[in-house]
Amino acid sequence: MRTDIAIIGAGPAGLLLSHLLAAEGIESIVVESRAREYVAARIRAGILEDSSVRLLRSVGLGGGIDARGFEHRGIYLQWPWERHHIDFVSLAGRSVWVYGQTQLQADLVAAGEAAGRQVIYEASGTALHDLDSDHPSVTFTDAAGLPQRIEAAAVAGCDGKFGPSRAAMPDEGRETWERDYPYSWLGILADVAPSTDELIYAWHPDGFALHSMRSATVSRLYLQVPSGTDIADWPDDRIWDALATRLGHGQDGWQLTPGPIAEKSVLPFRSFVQSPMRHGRLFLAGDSAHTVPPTGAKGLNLAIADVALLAPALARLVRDKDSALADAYSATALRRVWRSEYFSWWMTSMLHISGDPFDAQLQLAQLRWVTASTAGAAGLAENYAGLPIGF
Ligand code: RFL
Ligand code: PHB
Repeated sequence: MRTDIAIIGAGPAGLLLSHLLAAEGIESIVVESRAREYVAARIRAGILEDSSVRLLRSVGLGGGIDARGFEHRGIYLQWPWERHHIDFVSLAGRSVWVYGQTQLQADLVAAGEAAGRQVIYEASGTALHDLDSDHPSVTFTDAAGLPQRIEAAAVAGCDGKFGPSRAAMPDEGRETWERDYPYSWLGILADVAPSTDELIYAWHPDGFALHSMRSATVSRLYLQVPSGTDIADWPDDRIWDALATRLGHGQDGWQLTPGPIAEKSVLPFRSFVQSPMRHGRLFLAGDSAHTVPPTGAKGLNLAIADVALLAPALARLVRDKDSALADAYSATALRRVWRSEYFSWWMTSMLHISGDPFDAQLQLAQLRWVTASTAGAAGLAENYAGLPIGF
């Protein structure tokens, strides 16, 4: 097969890149290791930044967000007996949207199918070749067991944290940074109306808790748990009891309504960055180049911001033989990546219990300042609602 851009990975980064390239008149083929149904069912992110929503709307992908998304003015930050609203709109002039990654993924698949764009699911043994040349290729075995090769002008590695693209960068000149955290999140999806109008981020001596949502009838909630937690140790009643305690059930009359749990899982925390995000004709975007702990709701938004930069860069490279944007891609993208790494680490450190009582007092001092000072609240608001793409 021949195309302009071979894209590895049909997550949000890969499918949105394919969409943005098509808008520039550039062809692509997407190769995905999983089955279409598996990719469609993955439950992940839930918050879109202002700049993500603007970008999606500008390329005809805003219909689902406008019909089924929920615009939020801000979030609640709380600790025992105190709950404070941080109003992003008045502090930073921007809102965020509750719109599940699952829904966005469905919108991207539908748009790709309607336009006849090619996505090859269930590919195995994906490998990248000749990245130092201007005719790189991607090989894989298709679902029928046949060997395949895609020749392209460039390869976009949108294959997440476990894909082959990250590792295809030569060791020489590559730098990585990482931070592991001693805790994870236990996340549930519950068929019950949210007990809050906007997200609640709760500091509690037992550990952090987050009340998020997907719709008027579906809630998404998380609990800080130690790394290595076995989900079998958390029957549904224990989860709801811990959520009620940490989220402050009964405080000032607030009630957490439990309901049937449709899905539950434990997700480990990690910060990771790889630089540069480009080698020759291979360009990394999204989780393949960087991951953040989910506390700042940045992972999906970073993937969107990366491909918003990458699509015009690849279009200029392929169509106009002009490499200026492609050459600038890694440095430009990494500025925002590190800003988001910082914010995600900061939110995580402020809200998760480390077990050290001195840390706990520092966290409470910081939470009081962030909620009482306009400068403190505005810093959180500006970062959470998201900086302009290209910042
Ligand atoms: P993805 O979504 O992981 O997609 C990568 C795709 O590549 C495929 N792949 C391969 N394809 C071909 N050949 C191979 N050898 C391959 N190996 C892998 C994979 O199957 C997959 O389909 O990466 P992408 O597109 O960069 O998107 C990143 C986001 O998915 C991720 O950052 C967010 O989900 C992170 N995240 C959140 N981000 C936010 O912005 N806001 C949030 O509220 C938020 N909450 C979350 C999250 C992530 C979570 N989990 C489970 C990781 C909540 C959770 C629970
Ligand atoms: C979610 O709804 O899944 C979600 C929301 C906010 C976060 C992380 C996850 O910070």
